[in-house]
This record gives sequence, structure tokens and C-alpha cells, in this order.
Amino acid sequence: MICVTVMIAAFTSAASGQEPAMSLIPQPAHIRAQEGVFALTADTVIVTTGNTRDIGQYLAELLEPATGFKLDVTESAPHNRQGGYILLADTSGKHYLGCEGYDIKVMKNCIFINAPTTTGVFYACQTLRQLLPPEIEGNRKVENVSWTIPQLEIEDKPRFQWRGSLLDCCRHFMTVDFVKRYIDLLAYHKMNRLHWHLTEDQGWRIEIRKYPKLTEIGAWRLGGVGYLPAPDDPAQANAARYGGYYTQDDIREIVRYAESRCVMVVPEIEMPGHCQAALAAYPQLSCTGGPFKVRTARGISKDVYCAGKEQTFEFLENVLSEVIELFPSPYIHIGGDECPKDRWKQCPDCQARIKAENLEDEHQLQSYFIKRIEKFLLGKGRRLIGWDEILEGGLAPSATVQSWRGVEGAVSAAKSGHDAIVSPTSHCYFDYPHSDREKNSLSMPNWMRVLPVEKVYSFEPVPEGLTAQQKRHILGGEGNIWTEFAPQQEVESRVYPRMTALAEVLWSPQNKRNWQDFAERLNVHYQRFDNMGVNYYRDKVQ
Ligand code: TNX
Repeated sequence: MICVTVMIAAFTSAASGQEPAMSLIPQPAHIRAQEGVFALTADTVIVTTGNTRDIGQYLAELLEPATGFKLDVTESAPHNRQGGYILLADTSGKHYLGCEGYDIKVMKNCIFINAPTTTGVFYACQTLRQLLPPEIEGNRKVENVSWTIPQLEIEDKPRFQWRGSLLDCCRHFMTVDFVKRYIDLLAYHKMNRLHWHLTEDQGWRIEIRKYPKLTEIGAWRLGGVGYLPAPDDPAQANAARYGGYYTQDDIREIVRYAESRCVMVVPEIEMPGHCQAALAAYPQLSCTGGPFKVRTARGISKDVYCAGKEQTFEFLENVLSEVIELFPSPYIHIGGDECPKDRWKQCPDCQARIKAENLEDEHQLQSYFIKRIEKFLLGKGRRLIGWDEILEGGLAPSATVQSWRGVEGAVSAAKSGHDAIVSPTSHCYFDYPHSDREKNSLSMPNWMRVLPVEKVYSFEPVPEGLTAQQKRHILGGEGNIWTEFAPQQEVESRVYPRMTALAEVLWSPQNKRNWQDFAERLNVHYQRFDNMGVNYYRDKVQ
């Protein structure tokens, strides 16, 4: 009987023509393959040391559904256990692996995982997961699979510290469970930042106790249930009420969950533009006084926070104070992008501010706005991130710039000694179509250029023309999913497999990048996705 099982397993893996066991994404920095395998059985024990108990438990839970094994998690090395053991250790002696690196040694009867931090141990577990057959990802017991891991040694650490994804929960609201799954998939790819876009023209999604109308009014719009219509499209008039928001308890739950997956949640509270939903709730924060509706159409609203009135700053500081309480992230993203200056030009309060502060124009007024908010954040011990528009009119002293209109923003930031996150539309906008076919079938507008996975894979986050010192300011990159064209049920198929490619770009050594090799590993990765039920995009007519 045992013989038959082994033969079936061997046949299955040969038939797929792949070596799934070595198909790792992102590719580790160093692998040394060896002969033989470690066989995971119901008798295998997970041994934890130091602070690794929670991760040991997590690993046991991960392995249980497909194998049916309820592995013991203990703190002492077992004697004569038939099934061998997996030892998780966070050891301070491995400084050279950095704060996220790890090493794995797989031998016949045991697996040693070592890392200087629990984060490293967590990433080792993600690698271990991918060293098992793809069936490990199923949520039901699978028979006739031999759960083996090839004997090998891996030493691994990331190329970049900032491996992020923006998730826009404003253009479309997403449930807490969905956001958790999104985090799980990021963590699976060793991505470590969730840039959570929480406020927009089309919806305010975070409960602020001091300003209840933000969510009573600002979280709901009339229409825009599916793809957001163009501004001149009258189709949505009298449409149904649509929206939702996260309570402060929801937010705490998500932040805690993300922490357990080594993901830092960086909230984005947009200002001075992209705030029509807030103005619908509190029109006195605008230049004209309103009234406003939560925006239904896509595109950019001309109505923005008034930069002249003191109450705008009082409001934003109160909002940010609650945000800071909820998010332990050292960074707060304040947007800063696409802020039309039309209203400021006509507004007596804004013009008075320009005069009083000796500013040249409305661009400098925006810069005044951002610098003032930065000062507030720094006083609370937090650092500001803003889109590359915050460079216009003078950059706030310690701001980090997120470059989206190409990489020029990152170049100027790094040249002036500021940190930068790189996410150009050309390579990192996962709301754009995967292919012409998709673009046409979904009737996406022309400015959404086609972005195939191969192009994402060719992304180089460090722009040319920087000195070694300046290059150190490039923290990493982000793959962004804006959701004008992606309600929750379409988010995964926009994001994957492009995020998979970006994960390798941001984690693996640059000299290991090889599209052909990646494409082969991606085929095995698809089998893992199939088992996880990930709704990834695959162009069947390639
Ligand atoms: C630009 S990227 C925006 C978003 C849109 C996105 C659509 C950025 C800072 N602003 O508001 O959703 O394009 O691709």
C-alpha cells in the first residue's frame, strides 16, 4: 500500500514536468540543494525557542488542513520521534541576516530555522510552505501526496526594506475579512507594508469619534456600485446607496492581524485634495461652504480643504490624533496628490494666508499646508509620507516621497537627502489592465495603459543617476491597486500575478532576476494559487 502511494506521488510530480519543491517566489538569495528529502508526517514536532511560539503555532495551523496532521508544538527537542522535528529559533548571533533574513537547513530528520528576529522566522515558514508540494495550500485534507521537503540549505534576506502595496478601500469598500486575506497574500510573498488608502472624494472609511458625520454621511454615496462612471456620465443619478466604513475596533483588529503577519499598516489620510466625502459631512472646511455630495464619478474633485481657515487644521489635527492612536506605524501617509488650485485662487481666506505667510503662489500654499501637518506629526513622533506632488513649492524637511508620476520624484527626493518609495504608473499600477484583451473587454479608459506581468518583473526600483549615498534613500516600492475599476471581487484578479512579480523584484538579489526562470516558477505558483482559491488573472489566449 505504501509503495502505491509513493508511486502515485512520484508520477504526479513527474507528469507536471516541474520540480515544484524548488519553485520558490521570491527567489532566495542563496540556495544549496542536496540529495534526499525530509518527510513531514503526523509525528513531526515543531520545536520553538525564544519568542517563536506563536509562529510555531501558526505553522502547525498552516500545515494542518491539507495534511490532516495536528503537529505538536513544544519547547523541548524530542527524543527518538519517528517524524523528526522542525526547530524554530530566533538567535541574536545571526546579525548578518538583518532584521528580516533567515536561514533554513533541511536534513533527513530535522529542519533548522534560524533568524535574528521573529520576522525572519516567519519568512522562513513562508519559504518552507513553498518547499512542500502545491497541494499544501488546500483547505481540505488531500490524500496520496507525499509531504516531502528537499534537503537543502537556504540563506536569505530582502533587497529592500519597503515592500508594499496600496489598497484603495474608498472607491470600493472591502470587508474586514477581505482585507485580512489581502494581508495573508502579501505576507505569503514576503511583502511587508499595507498602504491603506482610507479617505477619498468617493468615500471616508475610518471612524473618527470626534467627527461622527465623516462616516454617517461621508462613507455613503448614491451610486458607483460597479465601475465608477466618468464625470460626465449621468447614468448613476438616483442610484442605490452604497458604501461602508471601518469602526475603530475593526481597524485595531486589522492592525493586530497584520502584525502577526509581519505587515506594517500605513494609513493614508488624504489632504489637501481628494476629500470631497469629508466636505460632504463638514462643508465648512471648504473654500466655498458647499453643499457637497460624496462623489460617485471617478476623476478629481475641484473642491479641496480650505488652506486659509484655521478650522481646517484643527480638524485635520484632531483626525490625525485619532489615527495615530490606532496605527502604531512610524509613518503616516497624508496623500498630497492631485490637488487642483482653482478654489484657493478664488478664496479670500487662502489669499490672505498666502499674503500673511509671504508665499509666492498656490503651490507654495500647498507646501505650507504639508509642512504644517508634518510639524504636527513629528511632534507626535510620526513621519510623513506624501505623493510626489509634495515636492512642488518646497519639500517638508523630513518627508518621505512616494514617486508615482515616473521615478523623477524619487530622484529629486534622494538627491536632496529624503527617503523615497518608488511606485511609477508604468510598472506598479495594478488597476491598469493586464492585456489589450482585458482592457477592451472591461472598457477601461485609454489612460489606463496595459501592464503585463513581464513588464512588472522588469521594474528596477533604484533609478539611474544616483550616487551610492543617494541610492540608500530608496526604501523600496509598492504595487498599487486603485479601485475605480475594481470592486472587491475583482481586486485579486487585478493584483495577481503582478504582485507576485513585484515581490521578487523587491526581495530577491538583482543579479538573480531572470524572466524565463520566473515564468516557469510562476506556473507552479499558479497551482498554489489554485489550491488557495486565489482569483488570479491568466490570459488563456497567450
Ligand atoms: C492617480 S496615484 C491617483 C489615484 C487614482 C489613480 C488611478 C495617485 C497619487 N492618485 O487617485 O485612483 O491615479 O490609476
